[in-house]
Amino acid sequence: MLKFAIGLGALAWALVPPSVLAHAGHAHHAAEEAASGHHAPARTFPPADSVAAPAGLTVSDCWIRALPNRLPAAAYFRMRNSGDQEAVLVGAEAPGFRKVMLHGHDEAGGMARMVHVNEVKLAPGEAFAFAPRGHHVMLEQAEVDLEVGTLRPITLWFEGPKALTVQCEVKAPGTMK
Ligand SMILES: [Cu+2]
Repeated sequence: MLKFAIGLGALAWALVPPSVLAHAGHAHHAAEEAASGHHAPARTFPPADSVAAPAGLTVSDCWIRALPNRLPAAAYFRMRNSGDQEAVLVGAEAPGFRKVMLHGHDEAGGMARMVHVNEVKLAPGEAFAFAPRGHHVMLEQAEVDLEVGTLRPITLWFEGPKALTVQCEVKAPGTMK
């Protein structure tokens, strides 16, 4: 059984007119923010190595679809909760990117758009995949060039706070899985 929750932030974003959020690859973010005046407050986390990982939570197959010219890139992975407590993913960090957010994907009304996701809840025994045309970690405001074939770390933050850092393979722009 798959279960996840989208916080109120997603609803707020979903109500923004489609013209503002229309999905044009991932290159629309700057214009979108300029148009809406929306600036997500930067979430601050303690040093990742100062907190424990969620017990029983595993993340696998992490990869990043690189785009040229430091355009916003998306990261995908699978996570499974083999522990006995709910795990709640609340954010992510990635060195080299000043803005990192959890995004969902909505195709209501036949138009694909991205929606901000406040959290993803994973009950004991559940698994959830971040995948193309679905949830992704949005990597924005790059300070580095993504090189295909290299590994880059992403730290996933959970309620607690707890954190898990995974290595993600950078793949070419056309990669779909
Ligand atoms: Cu996105």
